[in-house]
Amino acid sequence: MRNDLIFQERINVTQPKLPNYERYTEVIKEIWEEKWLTNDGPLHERFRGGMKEYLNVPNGELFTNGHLALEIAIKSLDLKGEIITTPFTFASTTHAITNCGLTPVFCDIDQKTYNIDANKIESLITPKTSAIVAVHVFGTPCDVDKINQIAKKYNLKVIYDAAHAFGVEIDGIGIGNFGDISMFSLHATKVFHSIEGGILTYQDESLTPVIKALKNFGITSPESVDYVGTNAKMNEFQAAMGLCNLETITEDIQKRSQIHKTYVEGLSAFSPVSLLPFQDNVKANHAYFPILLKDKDTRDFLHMKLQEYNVFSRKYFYPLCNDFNCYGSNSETTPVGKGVSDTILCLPMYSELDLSDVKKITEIIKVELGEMNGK
Ligand code: T4K
Repeated sequence: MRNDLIFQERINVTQPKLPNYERYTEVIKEIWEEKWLTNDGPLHERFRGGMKEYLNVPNGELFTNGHLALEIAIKSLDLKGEIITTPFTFASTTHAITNCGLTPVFCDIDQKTYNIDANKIESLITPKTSAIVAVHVFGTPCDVDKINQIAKKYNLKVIYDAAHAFGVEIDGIGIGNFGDISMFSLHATKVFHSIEGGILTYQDESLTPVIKALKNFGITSPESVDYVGTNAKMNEFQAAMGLCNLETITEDIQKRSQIHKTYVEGLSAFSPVSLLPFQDNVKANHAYFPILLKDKDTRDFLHMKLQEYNVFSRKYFYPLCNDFNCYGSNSETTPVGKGVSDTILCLPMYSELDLSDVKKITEIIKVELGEMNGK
């Protein structure tokens, strides 16, 4: 333990980016003038336009949070039966499938990307399979080409949980353009946020009236309700936050990229830690900074040790979803996922994290893992 490396103030895994206070109050002043608080108000519509432009997608709808957006994506495609999905994700992905009355079928993940292993999907397809719900974990893109090929061959729908992938591009194409529908989370802990919030992006314009109705109780006109919908509308205060954060997003991602670089410089040559490889054709958003340790005990040791220095890393994503009690605690079928989940740790990553603090965190890791190995 090195006392000189202890942080005076708590460093969390993330910290929401707040816009300039005066700028936010200037934008929300319009709410008082318009007397319009929710249900597709003027700020909502402005934000929706800005989102579509930034994500470079033809269609986009806003929601009160990412989870309900995901449930609505599933409902809008009228899926049935079994859905092939990844266990290495936040509870939301699997719960969305289950809450829609469908059965999640867990496919193992790829050791290099932590995403669903596209080479293992076909063996899980049955006559009951209707879709693949894949996650771009930590903002790293899935193997979208291979998933697309499989979906075409077996006539399956593809939904991407892009909760972590705001602003990511593959070969210059916005990641929200792949699959049938993509969902981005705009939660406070994300690269870009609207306090709480979510977006669905999709290519097929004919989905628009269904998606719009599903988020507003299934109402299609003043005297008709065509779907069993819910209430998932984004309000004007959320939209105002999103509009303000949109003004600084490029700069915020740039700062994250510096933090990423500083972590890589500090840790890439340190053998007890493995880093997530970078993909050359991808414009990254640096949403998270995950590291892998050699085993579960080392991961748990480092997680606890960092807290003694006032650094609060997180075990995203442990346990695996197929190890949740509600899904039968059964992760033997996904050994790669189990290995990653047991050894992963996400280090602090947010745009306002000082580079000097990042260097300090890397120093703590080296000191503590060095001491653990008797060095
Ligand atoms: N799919 C995936 C793959 C997801 O990761 C998520 C959400 C979803 C779907 C669903 O999207 P949403 O419905 O949430 O839009 C957090 C977030 O709440 C959750 O949005 C996110 N994924 C997940 C990965 O992380 P927790 O349980 O870790 O949150 P919490 O409260 O422990 O906060 C994390 C850290 O952030 C803490 O260190 C404290 C700090 N924090 C948090 C908040 C809310 C702040 O400093 N200020 C804040 O206001 O789930």
